[in-house]
Amino acid sequence: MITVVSGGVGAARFLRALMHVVPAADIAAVVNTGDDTVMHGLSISPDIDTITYTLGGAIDPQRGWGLRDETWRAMGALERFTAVRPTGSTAAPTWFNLGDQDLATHFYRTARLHEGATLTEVTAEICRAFDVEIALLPMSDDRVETRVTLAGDDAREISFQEYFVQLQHGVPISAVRFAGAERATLSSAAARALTDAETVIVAPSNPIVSIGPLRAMAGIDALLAGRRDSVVAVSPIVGGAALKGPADHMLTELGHEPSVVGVARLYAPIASALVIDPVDAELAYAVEAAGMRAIIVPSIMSSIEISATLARATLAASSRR
Ligand code: FO1
Repeated sequence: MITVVSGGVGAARFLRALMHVVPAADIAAVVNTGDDTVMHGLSISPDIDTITYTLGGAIDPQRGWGLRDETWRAMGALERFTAVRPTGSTAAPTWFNLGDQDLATHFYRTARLHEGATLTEVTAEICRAFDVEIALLPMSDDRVETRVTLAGDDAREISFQEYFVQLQHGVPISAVRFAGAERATLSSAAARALTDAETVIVAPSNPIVSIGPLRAMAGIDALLAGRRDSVVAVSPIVGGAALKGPADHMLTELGHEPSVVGVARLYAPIASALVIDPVDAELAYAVEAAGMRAIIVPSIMSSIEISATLARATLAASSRR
């Protein structure tokens, strides 16, 4: 089995490529739940949704999140309440966009959680409904919540989705923490996937807010460090910029180098090799000085051929194979 430690969009694309190289039945993804949120009383798991929709062939390719051919009538209808909402009420927020079809996923997840199902169980059911063939495993059935502290005069702590969607990750931050991580444990399926896999791949996801929540749980770094030779990471930073999202400026704001070298310093304790794009080839020596083998392969997944080559090279970089 190959286990991919996953965030959202980058991980989803990497998993889709890996499925061209390895049978789906041999792939597991341990997915970040730090982005999870509750909106209108609905339980939303953005990274799980993004991977489900991508592998189910239902993702909106432009946005990279949500369903294609989506309509937004429910969101439009919420606007009616903006004028009557009392001051201080957060009812009917319209800054977080839930498409009409997407809502059905959140209705189902929320109802099943209320019936007592675990997030792991509900995710497996939703995956079956979307014909997703790999094992998609929430990192934990316990709540771990990514919280972001803004930098400067407005130094409040907000939820990840307030930072990412409402503020469009356009404001500087001074800290990130993972509330609940100290008490949370891996789901048993995720623990098996990380322990038993022949190779663990850290997907090209944001090292701080996508991979950070998993690493914040007790024992995870030790588990990965214990099998470091068979853990390979793919850099989400290419030429000093994030493939998608705010990873580059988050790294800078939190005191890390926004480069493959900064990524290598973060991952060296848990992974033995880092896949970097040829554009960063001149930094390979610095990646190795940070303690990781540098594997140079085109990493911008602009075609299925390039993506499959990336997946194949990443697998080959694990010394257990
Ligand atoms: N991302 C946005 O940029 N804007 C949205 O309004 C938005 C809504 C949304 C609804 C459901 C869902 O599963 C994901 C959604 N996302 C949205 C994506 C998501 O919040 C982020 O991409 C991730 O949390 C970052 O990995």
